[in-house]
Amino acid sequence: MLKPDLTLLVSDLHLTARRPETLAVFLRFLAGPAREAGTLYILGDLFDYWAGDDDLADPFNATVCSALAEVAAAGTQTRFMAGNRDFLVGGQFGVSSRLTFLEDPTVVDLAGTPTLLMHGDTLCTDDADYLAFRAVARTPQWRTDMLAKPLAERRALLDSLRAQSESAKQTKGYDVMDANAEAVAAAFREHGVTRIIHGHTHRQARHDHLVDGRACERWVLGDWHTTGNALSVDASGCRWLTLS
Ligand SMILES: [Mn+2]
Repeated sequence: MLKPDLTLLVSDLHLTARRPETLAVFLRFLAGPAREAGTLYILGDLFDYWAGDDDLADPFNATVCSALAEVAAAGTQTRFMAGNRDFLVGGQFGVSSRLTFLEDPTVVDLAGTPTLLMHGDTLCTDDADYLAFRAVARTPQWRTDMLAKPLAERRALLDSLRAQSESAKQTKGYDVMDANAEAVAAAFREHGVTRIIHGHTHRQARHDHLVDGRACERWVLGDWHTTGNALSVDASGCRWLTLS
């Protein structure tokens, strides 16, 4: 039974054919709880990486997209914000999965509360190496050059970037990869909100912040492995769902 005022948010599923158990959790989520929500937001890193929309024929990708399209067909509004792993998505992906794309960041009204939605990587301002890469990789030229390469080459390149980022995580230090307190305060200020929901750091938590005397809350979505997690928001507030 669809509840129009119920919103579910997820991020950082990092779906890949190498982890069929995570896909299974996601497919159960899409067949069940997701269909009760008026709106489902996916805040980035749905895929471990996305090599380009010509990879839609891949059976794994096709399974994900058609399961998403079925949720939209059943009446749930489905929205997608790209993360740092899947920012090469394009219009064909949107059409085949029936997802509406959102800019990062976007303010939406969730049960009466203006809420800033972000992937979260732009809050990690202590990670200078990553932000330097992001600045280059989000230019139209980088995208054009990347998508001009053969699919197999893109897959190999993105897989090696993924491996580099995994190994850099081992040496970067815990705090460097977390959201920076000043960047968080600036986001609350700039957008005039008292609630932010984001992912990216994989550190599922609710944080309370005091910004210029205003009580603010920040909900960080967790990543998915053998179980998943979603934030459920309605007029009564926010609560975590564990998905198995
Ligand atoms: Mn991310």
